[in-house]
Amino acid sequence: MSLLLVAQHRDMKPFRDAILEKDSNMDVEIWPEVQDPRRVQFAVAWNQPKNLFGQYPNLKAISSLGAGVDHLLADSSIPDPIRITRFVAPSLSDQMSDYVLTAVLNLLRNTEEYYRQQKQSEWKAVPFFSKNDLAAGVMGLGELGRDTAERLQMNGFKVNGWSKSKKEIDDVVSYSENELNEFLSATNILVCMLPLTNETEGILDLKLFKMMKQPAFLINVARGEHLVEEDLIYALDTGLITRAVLDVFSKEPLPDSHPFWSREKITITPHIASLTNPKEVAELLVENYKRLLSGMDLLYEIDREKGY
Ligand code: NDP
Ligand code: OXD
Repeated sequence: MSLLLVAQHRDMKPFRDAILEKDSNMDVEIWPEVQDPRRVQFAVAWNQPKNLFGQYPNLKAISSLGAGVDHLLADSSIPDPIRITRFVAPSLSDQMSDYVLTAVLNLLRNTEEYYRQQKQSEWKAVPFFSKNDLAAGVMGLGELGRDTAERLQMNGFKVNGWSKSKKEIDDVVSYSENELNEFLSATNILVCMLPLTNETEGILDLKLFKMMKQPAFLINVARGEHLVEEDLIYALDTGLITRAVLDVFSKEPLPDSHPFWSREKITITPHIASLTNPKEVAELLVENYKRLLSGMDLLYEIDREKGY
């Protein structure tokens, strides 16, 4: 019986080493070197080649290497009975909260403008916003969004949160699925932390930007497909959105020719807001592998109907 690690353009050896360090009896293979496809019962996947999983007749569960599972749900070679799990860990939430807090502070204090000025040897103070001027709004209050909302609130920001079901979070004003208008009209800095599903794809569009409180800023750390790219460009050019910070893109790496690269009002990072740590992943995978073999419930199994 083996556990298969599958990823394109990513070195999976540190993950195999961490799993073996945790349990040296595990049989761990790295795709594409698979001795006997019939022995694979559990797989871990990130950016897997399309339609790969039909090759493993005894596969029972697949874990995402990250928090998101959209790459697995979009893969038609994964039949329904296969269980899908995801990665949840305190360090993932902590890194994400730090990333968003940093981005929000940089927006408030015009950090990008001063980088630009320094390159031109220019000395010019520009007006800045204080924490009291702007409210942040987190879309998606799950494992990551909730921690981020709390981190912003603890740092003195006014924080709103939007999720399918209303949440109780101290000093965070929470809105439910059908209160999107109210949430947006109270939010200046919108942070997208939603899973990518049929309902959330393309949610960051012009209609939504128009509903936000002015001045409006966007931070997208969820998935590139949440954003309608041409609508963001229009919104930036017309001043509807003042600045955007993007960590995720519908095509990654972002192609050289992409118009976002040359936009001064967009800050780009290469999908690094929160990175999986091999040791923590190994801990969870070994536990779930043993649970699978014992016929137990798996940790962090997702609901395929809901899509997250
Ligand atoms: P969770 O599944 O824990 O939380 C999802 C949240 O979104 C829940 O609060 C859920 O509401 C809400 N939600 C889902 N659908 C809707 C909807 N239609 N309307 C309103 N709210 C909705 O996800 P995580 O917090 O773990 O992760 C979020 C995403 O972050 C991942 O899917 C991934 O895409 C991205 N990510 C990005 C990383 C990066 O480095 N850039 C790293 C890790 C993750 P409810 O609670 O009511 O169900
Ligand atoms: C994830 C990610 O889903 O890195 O973990 O985006």
